[in-house]
Amino acid sequence: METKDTTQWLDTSDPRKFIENTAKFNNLMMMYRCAIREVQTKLEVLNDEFSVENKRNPISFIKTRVKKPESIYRKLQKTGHAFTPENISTLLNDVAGIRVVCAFVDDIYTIAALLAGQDDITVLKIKDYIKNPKPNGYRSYHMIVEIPVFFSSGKTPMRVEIQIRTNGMDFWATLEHQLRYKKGIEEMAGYDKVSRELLECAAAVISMDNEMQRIKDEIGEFHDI
Ligand code: 0O2
Repeated sequence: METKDTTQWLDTSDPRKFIENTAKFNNLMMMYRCAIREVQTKLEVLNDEFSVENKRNPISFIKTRVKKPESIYRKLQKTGHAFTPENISTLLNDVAGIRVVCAFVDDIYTIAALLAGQDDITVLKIKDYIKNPKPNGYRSYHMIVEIPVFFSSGKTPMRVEIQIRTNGMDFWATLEHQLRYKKGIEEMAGYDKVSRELLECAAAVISMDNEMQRIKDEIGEFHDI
């Protein structure tokens, strides 16, 4: 991996250098896409196996993304770091992102534990925003993992951020993200009221998640006989 290259990628004074740097950036993003594929396959295997044994899918769907160049740039800039390959791979944990949306709250912890237990996965960081929701109501289970990816040049450990949440948590987070970031509601008058209302919606989702979990616990897992 080209982590020793400290070239400032935004230097456009030399077009040839700029084209070279663009190719290097694209190569690094390709490596993150490959890391996503590795982790996604592991999740799909777990989901398949679980569905054969328990007659239901713990994972409703998986979404993946590689962080956009402008978001990478902004995140590095915020902490006063230059847009270099070394800084991207050493300072950012979420260039490769996977969102796993589960049916029930206990599925989140099952999937997280099964993944963490695999011997080629190293868990670097966990943020449990389900047990400790953010003050705005955001809930999700975040894991930063490192996984080896085999390229022609050899094995490279790559970091991937995995967000695991229920359909309810995802519904809330997706709409809140749209409202907060896309519409810039933080600047508008009456933002406090909107914040309170979003928190009330989050509370409604918690109560629905808990009720669904309780009903499932009452029914038990689904088997043939
Ligand atoms: P995007 O567009 O989703 O990528 P870290 O360096 O990882 O320790 P960081 O980056 O603050 O610190 O990580 P954290 O707290 O685990 O949250 C990162 C991601 O979680 C965000 O990515 C969002 O996807 C999601 N998230 C966190 N808080 C909220 C929230 O209040 N509302 C919503 N809707 N999503 C949230 P990005 O980079 O913000 O954006």
